[in-house]
Amino acid sequence: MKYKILKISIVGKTNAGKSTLINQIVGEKISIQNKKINTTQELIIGVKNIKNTQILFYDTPGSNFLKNINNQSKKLKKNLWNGIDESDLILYLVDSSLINMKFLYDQLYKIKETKKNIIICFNKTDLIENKKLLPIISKIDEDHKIESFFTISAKKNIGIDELLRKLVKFSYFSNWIYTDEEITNKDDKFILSELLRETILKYLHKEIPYNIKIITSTYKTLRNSDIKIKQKIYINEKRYKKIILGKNGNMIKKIREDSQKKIKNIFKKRIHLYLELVIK
Ligand SMILES: Nc1nc2c(ncn2[C@@H]2O[C@H](COP(=O)(O)OP(=O)(O)OP(=O)(O)O)[C@@H](O)[C@H]2O)c(=O)[nH]1
Ligand SMILES: [Mg+2]
Repeated sequence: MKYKILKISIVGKTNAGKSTLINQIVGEKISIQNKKINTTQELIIGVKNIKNTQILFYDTPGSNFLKNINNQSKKLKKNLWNGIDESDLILYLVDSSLINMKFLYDQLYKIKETKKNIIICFNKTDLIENKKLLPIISKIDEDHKIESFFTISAKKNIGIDELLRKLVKFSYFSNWIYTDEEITNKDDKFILSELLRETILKYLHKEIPYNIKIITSTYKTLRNSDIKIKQKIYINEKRYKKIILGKNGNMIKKIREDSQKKIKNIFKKRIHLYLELVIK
């Protein structure tokens, strides 16, 4: 059997649902998702094999093209463009419930400079009436050279099979990059650190999750097949300590319990999670 591959970057405004879509396609949670902005910071690759074709999906940080350049947004921007550069095709994801044509057109002009094929995917169609999108689609089709349009719901798994059937058609002959068991470029320790960051994002004001670094220092399967995990939360300011610990340690307790439950659901094993707060 001849092997084929295809590399696709999933690009779109922060919160469009890029990570949700990748998780849905890969069938496992490899990229964290959240209501708050700029959840994804690193370039995460999700791998989906369909018969002889391997598709690599690049989950990129939200493409607001980051007007305020601070250190963090520089990193996000670099990871975004690396993803776009490496890909054969751009899948541009739009939150259908929040369409801003001016913003969308600015983004399309920018990514069209890459001369790559663009597919536009309207996500979150569970929140709107599909027919509202029709005039928008024909307008974009008139003004831009777009390969094709799809309407999907990443969360509710609607329209994704159809999308995949189309994507496979762009694949080309090449050896696979990942083995047929690998689903991401990130290891378990990275995913565990990200899961904790997701939980912290859920409970705490957005300033904090962006100012912490999480290292999973221990990840060990015990003899009874339980998993022991130790994670260090590095903070750069003392005042964050009080906020993360919460009154009588209630916040960190909630974070630990929630994260432990999440890990258990993913790894299907009993988890012993230990968290340590470190001020750098
Ligand atoms: N109703 C609905 N919500 C969705 C859908 N897809 C994603 N969401 C929600 O939208 C929010 C953002 O999803 P993410 O996957 O984190 O978005 P993202 O594009 O990766 O965001 P960044 O990483 O910040 O760029 C989450 O709360 C998701 O649950 C969908 O199809 N329908
Ligand atoms: Mg994301």
